[in-house]
Amino acid sequence: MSDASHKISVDNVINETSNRRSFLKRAAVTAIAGGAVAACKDGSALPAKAIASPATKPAVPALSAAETELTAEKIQWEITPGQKVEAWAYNKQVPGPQIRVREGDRVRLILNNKLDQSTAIHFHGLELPNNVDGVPFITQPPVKAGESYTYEFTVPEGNHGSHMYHSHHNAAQQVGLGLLGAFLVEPKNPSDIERADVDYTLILNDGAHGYTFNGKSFPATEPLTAKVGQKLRIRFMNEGMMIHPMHLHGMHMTVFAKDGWNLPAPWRCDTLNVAPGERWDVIVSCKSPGVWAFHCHILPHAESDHGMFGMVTAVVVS
Ligand SMILES: [Cu+2]
Repeated sequence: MSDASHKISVDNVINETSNRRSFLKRAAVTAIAGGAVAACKDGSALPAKAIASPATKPAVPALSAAETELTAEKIQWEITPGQKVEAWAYNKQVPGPQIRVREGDRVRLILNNKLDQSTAIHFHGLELPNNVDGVPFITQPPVKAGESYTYEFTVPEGNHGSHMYHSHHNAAQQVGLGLLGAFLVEPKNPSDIERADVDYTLILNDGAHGYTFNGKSFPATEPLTAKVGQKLRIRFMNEGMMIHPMHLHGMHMTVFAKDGWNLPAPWRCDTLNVAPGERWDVIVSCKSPGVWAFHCHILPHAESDHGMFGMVTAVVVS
């Protein structure tokens, strides 16, 4: 909930002409907005059915499981202010809508293919029956241009955590161009460590659109905002083809889950390597106020002689 409300303000500000300096202004604005909605603990009021909440356009209404539809089509997508590129997107956004369910939920998802080539959806991290694994020529025929295909399954008990959905057909091109999204499964009995005040999903990608967080390149990336004393949960997901060591300034991260599975013992770091296909869940105890740089530490993914770009954002603690 804090995610969605938060993005309204970010979008408004992103629409203004923006540059690297205005990122900090934007960070300050969203820090206020983030603070205002932070009391709304993410996931506290989940419906029993699947919902698809928009990653970037909160005006899109949430959908119930029975009517969840993903339409793949080509769109124009703004990576950084003024830089528009072709994207292949689900429901006209990159990443596609965030799908949030609870373990045990029944999910029915209709894929409409409006691309000019075939595609399919794989649910990455979910331990599903073979026939809904979404791999053309292995578990299903390709979904051809103009066709639709329905996936229906029950989310297994115990399979909660941070998962993904993405194309598994011509994937280097299709996922690189944006056919991807987060598939979050809420546990029925959350452990203490995962009860966070603020909950962010950060999808890394490095395909045709360059180095991006949630489909945007710095300075268009969204700052993560929290108040002093809050627990910030970050769900890292790598949909790209390279490793990205994510480094947070000023505060450490406590890593508590890998690929959705809670670790036997959480551990601390300030740089977390996120390899292709991996998901890592961390908690940041926001003790120090400030605008803390948060970036990939493979430096050519984050800085050039023209300044910062790509995989750079900030954690803003106010
Ligand atoms: Cu990187």
